[in-house]
Amino acid sequence: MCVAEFVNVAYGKEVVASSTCGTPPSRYCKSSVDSDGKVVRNCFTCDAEHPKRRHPASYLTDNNNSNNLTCWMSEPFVQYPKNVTLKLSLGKKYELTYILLQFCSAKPDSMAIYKSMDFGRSWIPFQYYSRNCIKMYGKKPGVVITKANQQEALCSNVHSNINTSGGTRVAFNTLENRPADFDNSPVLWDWVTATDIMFVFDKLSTFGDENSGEVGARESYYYSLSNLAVGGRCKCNGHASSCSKNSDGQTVCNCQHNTAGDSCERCKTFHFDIPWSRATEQNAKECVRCKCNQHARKCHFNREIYILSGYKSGGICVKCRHHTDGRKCNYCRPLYYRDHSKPIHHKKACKGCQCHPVGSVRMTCNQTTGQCTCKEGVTGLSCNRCAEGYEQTQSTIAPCVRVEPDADVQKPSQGRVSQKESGKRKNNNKTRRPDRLSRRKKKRKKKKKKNKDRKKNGTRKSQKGRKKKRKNKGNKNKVIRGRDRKRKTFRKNRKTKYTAATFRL
Ligand SMILES: [Ca+2]
Repeated sequence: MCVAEFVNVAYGKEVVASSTCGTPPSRYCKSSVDSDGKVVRNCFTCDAEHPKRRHPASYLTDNNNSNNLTCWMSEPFVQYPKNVTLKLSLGKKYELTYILLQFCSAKPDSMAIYKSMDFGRSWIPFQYYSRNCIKMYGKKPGVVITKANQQEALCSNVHSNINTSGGTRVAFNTLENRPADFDNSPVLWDWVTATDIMFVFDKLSTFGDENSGEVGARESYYYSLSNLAVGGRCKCNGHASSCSKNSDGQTVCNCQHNTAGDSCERCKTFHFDIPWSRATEQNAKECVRCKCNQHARKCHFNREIYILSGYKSGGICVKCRHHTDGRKCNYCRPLYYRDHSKPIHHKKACKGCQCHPVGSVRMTCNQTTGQCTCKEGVTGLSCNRCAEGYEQTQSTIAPCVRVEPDADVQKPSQGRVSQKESGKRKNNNKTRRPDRLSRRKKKRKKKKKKNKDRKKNGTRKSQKGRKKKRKNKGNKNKVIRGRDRKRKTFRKNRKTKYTAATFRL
């Protein structure tokens, strides 16, 4: 677990005040009660243009020197129901331990501290202070915090009486009266988190003479603070020990443990094998790289798979390359099989199936062995030859047939045909029936005779007619090519392979 340095987050930061004296120059008085019980007033001028008489909001977060206190001051007598606000933007999420207000004036009768976790879009009450908590804020003082209301703002009534000598400091400890194991309490992590703080001074504390009409009575009442300190750490969820400004001038965590984001609030790209988690004292809770065997550059987390894996791995690889597939790119895609001579992370770990288009039932092979599914009587890793006891035919449906017991008897006639057919039909004729062959022979003879007769009688088809027929044939081929190029390639391959006698006994 990394912990960022503890700092006064407010120091040097700009505070926006809804009211500041001196524009135009105004009078303010300091009242005190003398030994006779009389109110004594010393009055001064607040002038924003005068270097020694100005009281800007920047004095709230400057260097706090007790020998030379610099005080911000509101306009005099902005009394309830009007209020004065101070807004402090921290620029990023911080985890706050305390907020300290040092007053130059008397402490207010009623004030509230709010925090924002979304850069001022919404505000959550952090703490109230009032002489009358119920009337001002509808809050009962002294509420006990339990696990059920850990994020409830409390109202304190002990600091807010002008007549009590409670000093001029208001200190709010964010975890005070909130007993819980902070390391394991997401509710409290949220409770102390803030991007912005707002102070609302709702009611001035007075001696009750504001309506007396006395000179300087109302000028004696205003809000004034010499220092505003916010103690906390840059929120990095235990994944960074420091924060620094990025190129845009924003304060961000210098994330470790494979985390990313301004507050290390997520895992960095490609590290989604386990869910992001805040680091604890005992465990850094590092984000883990997805296991994609070097075949993918992206992955995402899936909670169901993570649970099914026994809370070990939930990363799913996206777009596996090199013909790999699966949530870890750890097996081969259909039409490919694992080449065990290469490690799984090798670019060529998956090899294409080489199933013979004639001998195989389908083009996919066993993804582990590369064995294709062969048709009956066909064998070989790629189903490219007939098994023992089978002979090759010209049929693409049943390329190998079992040798008939009486096949030898018919051998002489087959042999003759085989010689005539030579080359192309090599080895294929043994299974052809003689009567079928003689029928072909007869057919051929008949055609020859017909042509001869045509020649004799001058009834040959006209040149034009023949041309037309050829043209049609051409178009037909074109259509086939256009419609299904793959199919044609397949046929071509089949023919080539078949005639090249790669598929043979
Ligand atoms: Ca100051």
